[in-house]
Amino acid sequence: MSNTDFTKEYFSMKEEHAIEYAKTVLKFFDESAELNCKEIGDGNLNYVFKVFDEKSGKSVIIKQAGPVARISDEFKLSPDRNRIESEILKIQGTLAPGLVPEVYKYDSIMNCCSMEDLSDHTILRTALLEHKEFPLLADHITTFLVNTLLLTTDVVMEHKEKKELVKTFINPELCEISEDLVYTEPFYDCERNDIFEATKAFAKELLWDDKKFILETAKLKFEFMTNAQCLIHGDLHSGSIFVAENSTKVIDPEFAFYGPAGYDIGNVVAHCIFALANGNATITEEKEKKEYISWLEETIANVIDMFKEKFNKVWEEKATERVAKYEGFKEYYLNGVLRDTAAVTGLELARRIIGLAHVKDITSIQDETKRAEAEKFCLNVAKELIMNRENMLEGKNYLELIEAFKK
Ligand code: SR1
Ligand code: MG
Repeated sequence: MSNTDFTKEYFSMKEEHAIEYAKTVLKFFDESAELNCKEIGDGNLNYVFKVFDEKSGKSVIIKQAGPVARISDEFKLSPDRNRIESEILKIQGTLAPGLVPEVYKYDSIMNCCSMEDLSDHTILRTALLEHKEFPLLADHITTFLVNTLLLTTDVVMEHKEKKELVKTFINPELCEISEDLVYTEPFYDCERNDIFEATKAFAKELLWDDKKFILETAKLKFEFMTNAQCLIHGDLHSGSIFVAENSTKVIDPEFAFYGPAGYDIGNVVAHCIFALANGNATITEEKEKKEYISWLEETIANVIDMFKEKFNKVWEEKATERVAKYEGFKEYYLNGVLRDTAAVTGLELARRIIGLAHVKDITSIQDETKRAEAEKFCLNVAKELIMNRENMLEGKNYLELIEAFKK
């Protein structure tokens, strides 16, 4: 091993370093442990090591942030994202107990954090690609959303305390990634876009050539950059959610900052729609397809409707701001969150089809005609959601849209 001093300066860890780190810095295992390590990261930015003891079955995760993104050196990123991730996980663990992994240690020299291993769970996207159902998902994720979002707004928090959190979670480089990849590049013929040949002409006609539509994306970009509403996860797609039969855990909040609540809710909905597009394109057995799509539709509608129900309840119990209690304000505020949710669902659907970062739900569709159909479906739904965002106030509105474009 070339370098094992973890106390002086940062270096990029290999599996053997992670073992050494777990032993000597975390002191996580017994002396007699027989340690092994696997790098299991499949995200775009970081390296994730699972260190485990073959004998006792005990294990720990060490996640390290490098100075550039794993996906491409083009993205130079502050490793401060690792601090942000560990700090927000602790806050979210308090606000939404049981719905995030436990963080053991943040190390500002090695830019890594160590946390609970969730190997008894599966990444939601992986499970959805196998067309598995999770009846408790909507309930769990809406509890997470309402608690982490509403409880960090000015409606509930003392305003100076909230502003301290705004400072703590200032995240310029990761926000820039979203500003570029979600709000800008997908809406013109940008070089960095990665678009399926069969979809390009359709995207041009449907989106790029429509000036009214393009103007809406500009308004939404400024909403994202300027609305410091609450402490959002910032990247809540189905690769950031772990599931087991009776458990849901949200991971990877390194894109966190004070932004619009709808950004998180919209991400959850968009990735359920990707799963639906996948199921529709790839399940051949009719009964199985119907059942799976019904569960996804129910989940999409429930995410919106359960969010509203829990939001109203928590607002009544926890709002402290005097003017927030004026008649009609809660409805005004919630409608704004739902409007942003619809818009972000649309933006996310569009950017994962047109932009640089794709989703397996779509790219794994082998039949090219079916893939093109799935992509067009996502883009059609995306445009409607963005243009008609003021009217997307209930779960059933999403189902009507899905129905209108589903083949
Ligand atoms: C350069 S990072 C590309 C994407 O991966 C992350 O998970 C975010 O979604 C980001 O937009
Ligand atoms: Mg991530």
